[in-house]
Amino acid sequence: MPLEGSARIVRELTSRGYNAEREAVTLIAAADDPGRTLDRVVDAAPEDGLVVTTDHVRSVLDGADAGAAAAAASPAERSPSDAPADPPVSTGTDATPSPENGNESPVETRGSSTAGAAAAAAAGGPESFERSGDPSRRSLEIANDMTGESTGTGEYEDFVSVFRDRLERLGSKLRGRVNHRPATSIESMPGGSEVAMVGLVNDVRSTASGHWLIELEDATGTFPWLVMKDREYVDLVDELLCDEALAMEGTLSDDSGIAFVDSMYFPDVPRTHEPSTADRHVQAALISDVHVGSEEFMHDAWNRFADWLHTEQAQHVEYLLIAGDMVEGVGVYPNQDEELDIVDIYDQYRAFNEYLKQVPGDLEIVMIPGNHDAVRLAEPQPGFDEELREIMSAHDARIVSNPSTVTVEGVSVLMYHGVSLDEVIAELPAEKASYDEPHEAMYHLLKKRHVAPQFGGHTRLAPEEKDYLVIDEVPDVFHTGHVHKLGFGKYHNVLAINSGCWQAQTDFQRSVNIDPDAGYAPIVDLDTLDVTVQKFS
Ligand code: D5M
Ligand code: FE
Ligand code: ZN
Repeated sequence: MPLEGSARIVRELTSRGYNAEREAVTLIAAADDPGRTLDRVVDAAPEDGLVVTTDHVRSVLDGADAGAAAAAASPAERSPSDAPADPPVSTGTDATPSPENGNESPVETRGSSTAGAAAAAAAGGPESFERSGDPSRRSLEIANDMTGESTGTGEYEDFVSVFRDRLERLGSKLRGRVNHRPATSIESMPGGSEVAMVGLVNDVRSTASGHWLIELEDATGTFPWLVMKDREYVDLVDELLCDEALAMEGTLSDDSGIAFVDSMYFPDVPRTHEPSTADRHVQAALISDVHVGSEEFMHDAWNRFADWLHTEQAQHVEYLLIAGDMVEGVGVYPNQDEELDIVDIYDQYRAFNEYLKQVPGDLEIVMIPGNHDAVRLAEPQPGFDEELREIMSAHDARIVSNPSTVTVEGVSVLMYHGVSLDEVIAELPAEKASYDEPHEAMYHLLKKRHVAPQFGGHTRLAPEEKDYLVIDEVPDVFHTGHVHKLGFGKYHNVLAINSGCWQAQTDFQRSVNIDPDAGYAPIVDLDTLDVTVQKFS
């Protein structure tokens, strides 16, 4: 029976008439064979007992095969059930820094769980308590996951089809608003006509007299639109990115060679958007950029976070969404190897999995990859391959593509790692998008209804038949990471959250003055979309 999922373990125990302590579930989920362990735990449970405790599970695990497994496994591969009973105080990365051999870098295993219980007690709660939530009320659906759907071969035709799809789908949000014509038929209309067009931005340049020329492209060709420097729309020109979809309305010049812009429309989120909310008090922790394997990975902060999740204060946190950069990766940036704590990419994921095990077993986890992860760099990025899924199997996490939309108890969360934010911040004026207010940069992606409009700069695009990067449905929450800054706010009622990181400042970041927000976990109330931030650094 594939029983590695904690939710499944909880359900299975419930169906056999048992409740379980959260740590007990974590321990079962982390066992080599969770199905068999669960059977043995139930067999060994006292007849009159209703709650499977951590002690029950430990006594089962300490029995038969634990010794052999512990002897065989390297520290990084060791599961909490194999760990010695006394909590390791140091996470080992401090104690034994060993860049040559990632396996030498033990990670904290059961110690933190024990510490978690202690933290629970310190927080005034019982040593172990039951999550108030009823697992049967949970729901989690994924949409727009392109894992396994990639059709692109990188040929020219693929680029044509992905842009055609973008224009088609974003254009449909604009066509109802203007009386549009194809580019080629605008040219043949009489001078002075009122005209409109829907297209992708092909080029933006200033003219010698300080006006702006915007070339729009549709399936028939391109047409130039002029924004005069004294028009109110001139302020919007500095927000434009190449390849985004726009509608223009204006007046044709006498020779019909150019149109003067009167109005400009973005696909945008309707101001009337009403987000959905959960119908009970339940929370999701939104994080990203863990960067396990980097010398700067903040294991102490992570341990505190994992401990906190075991406390009563976190009892409503039933979902954990991770928006990419699980590990530091190798060869991502020049000279990155000088700051690696674990040099082997698979060892990095093994270590990440150990850190994941510290999180309570009954949380539902969703993960997408980022630019440091071992999947293709070009977006959309498919979810991790089988080998990596196997390594990261501790929690039966849902592993999906970057981007993907996950709907949690009715609340849709668009998860995107966020590489295009670098582009938005570089191209837009500082007052519209900056590293200090990353959520404001996110607003522009919502306005453009595309997570990575501009192709060719920081953001690499893998041409597919369909443009998976279009924001077709308005999400209730937009969750990104990548820029390592924490920021959140609402844009037309959509909650935008950029979730910080778990990596202290790197040499590169120091050189360019990026001061990361490391060790924070924004927690979203799914019933109200309110945000609270927990600090662990
Ligand atoms: O990137 C974290 C942030 O730092 C993101 O804004 C890019 C930037 N960054 C980090 N390292 C580099 C290098 N070497 N070159 C350019 N930009 C960089 P992340 O990819 O999540 O580590
Ligand atoms: Fe990152
Ligand atoms: Zn990143």
